[in-house]
Amino acid sequence: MSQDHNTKGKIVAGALAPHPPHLVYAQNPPQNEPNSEGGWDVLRWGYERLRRNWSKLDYDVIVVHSPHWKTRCGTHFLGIPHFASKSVDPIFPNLFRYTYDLNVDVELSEMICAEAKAEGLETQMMRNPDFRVDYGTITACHLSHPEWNKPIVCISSNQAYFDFSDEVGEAHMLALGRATARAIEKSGKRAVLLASCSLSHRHFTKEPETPEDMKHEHVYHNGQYLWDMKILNLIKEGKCQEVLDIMPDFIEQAMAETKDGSLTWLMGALGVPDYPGDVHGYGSVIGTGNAVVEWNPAWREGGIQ
Ligand code: 2X7
Ligand code: FE2
Repeated sequence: MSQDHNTKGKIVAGALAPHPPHLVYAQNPPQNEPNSEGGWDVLRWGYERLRRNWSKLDYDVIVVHSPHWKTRCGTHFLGIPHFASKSVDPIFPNLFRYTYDLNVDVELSEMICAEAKAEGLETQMMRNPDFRVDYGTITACHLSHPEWNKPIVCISSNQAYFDFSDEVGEAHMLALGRATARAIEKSGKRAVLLASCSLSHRHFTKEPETPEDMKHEHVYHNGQYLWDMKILNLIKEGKCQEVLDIMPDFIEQAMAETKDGSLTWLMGALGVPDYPGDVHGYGSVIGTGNAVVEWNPAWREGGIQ
């Protein structure tokens, strides 16, 4: 570990890391019970590129924000050093029954929690040892770093977008992003960040008999696809402030999963990138739009490397 409380910590990279359980199912890792014949390859190649890049980075911890850990009151953080259990996807138990065993960086979790409180957010540490970690966290972490040899920090999605408005939700997530960046800096640790979410999110309601039969997989609606391309092209041009400006429209018109705040949190933590993000792959899963995108603050100077 390169952590040193006397040196400033830093975010070494961040990624939009979609979590359809299909992508893990298609990979056939030993942790997952069901077996598949593959499928969704282009998206999985996107993750392969991300893993290749991140294997060259030196980092201590993975910080992930997940839409599938929904907390009614405020933002919660895993607050116990070790969790091991089986995660079964509530909608796709046929695809995802995954045995996990993971470590949490409780020290950094508590620091982010404290900084978020200082931003005026409602926060809580989650100390229930029997808590089952959500599949959005497990899937994004598995696909980005299947070795599971780094501790994680796991952040829940609060319900501000749903209880108040998309604009209030966005303000909360930018504050949470700032808090995350400050805490990482103070910790002396080097972190990578995962925004575990899809883009457009309308999906089919019937599953084919063979889920990985790719003749059934396609975008749900061209309007959804066009929205995803609008967002991804802005990201490629380094215009994340413009992405944030249109985020409420994107959420409403594409039913985007960004309504749970993961992507805005990531952009907030990265200081709203004004340099290009690298889109490693795009593909649909049961019709939803998904992209693997990487940002590395070092690219601010020399561009994507
Ligand atoms: O959670 C998801 C998702 N966001 C998109 C597609 C398929 C399944 O699960
Ligand atoms: Fe999801």
